[in-house]
Amino acid sequence: MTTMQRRDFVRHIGAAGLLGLGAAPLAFAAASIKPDAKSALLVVDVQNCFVTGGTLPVKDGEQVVPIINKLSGAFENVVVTQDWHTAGHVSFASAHAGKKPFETTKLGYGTQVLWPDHCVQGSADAALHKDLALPKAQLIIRKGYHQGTDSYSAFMEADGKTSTGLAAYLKAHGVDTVYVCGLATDFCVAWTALDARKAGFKAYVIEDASRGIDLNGSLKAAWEKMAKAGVKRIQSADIVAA
Ligand code: VGL
Ligand code: ZN
Repeated sequence: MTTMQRRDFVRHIGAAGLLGLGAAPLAFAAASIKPDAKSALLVVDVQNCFVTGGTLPVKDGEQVVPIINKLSGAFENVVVTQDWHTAGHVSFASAHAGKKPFETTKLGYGTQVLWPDHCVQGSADAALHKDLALPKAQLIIRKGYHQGTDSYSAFMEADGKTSTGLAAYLKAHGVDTVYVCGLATDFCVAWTALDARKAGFKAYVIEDASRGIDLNGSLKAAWEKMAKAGVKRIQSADIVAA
């Protein structure tokens, strides 16, 4: 190789690559995280409502589908969630006179963002995306089905005290680490990862396998909150070769 090429090569792989640290040459070891039997992939709300054409579309939401399908091959445990609201749910702006979607209101448990009607139980809008291919999925957690309480988190409803049972399920199966992905990064994914930490799990969020809504800076705020809580931010290529 020429001097220029060599200089470029060194710049890209750094000293660790040159020294050949570890079993595989680091410069080429793209997939560095190996989920084990104590790990679970949590696939959050990859539903028609949250992709293009849905009632609460997340920009480019459908792009996570092939990434998640590929990721799932690296996991023994896969759990899926579905946002699953009653008609007239308290989180819908339409249930509050004079309120419009994306405004907020105060409820008994705190400030609630008001959303367009979305993910109504049994509707096509609430179905999982048709291209989601997760034959290993062992559990589907539905959430947000109590009329007066929202549930972004797969672990705990928004009142902060009604459990979905997910933490107990995972613990009963020996799971101690969760890898969270799906829709939306700054709402259901973030709240799930934060509650996972509260419940004592190690938690990762797979950034490129998730997409955010970003309402008034919510995406940046969510990443900051997650970092403080010890949630690790990773990419799918850290787990499966790109
Ligand atoms: C979600 C807003 C309302 C989500 C669910 O899945 O992130 N966001 N309901
Ligand atoms: Zn919802």
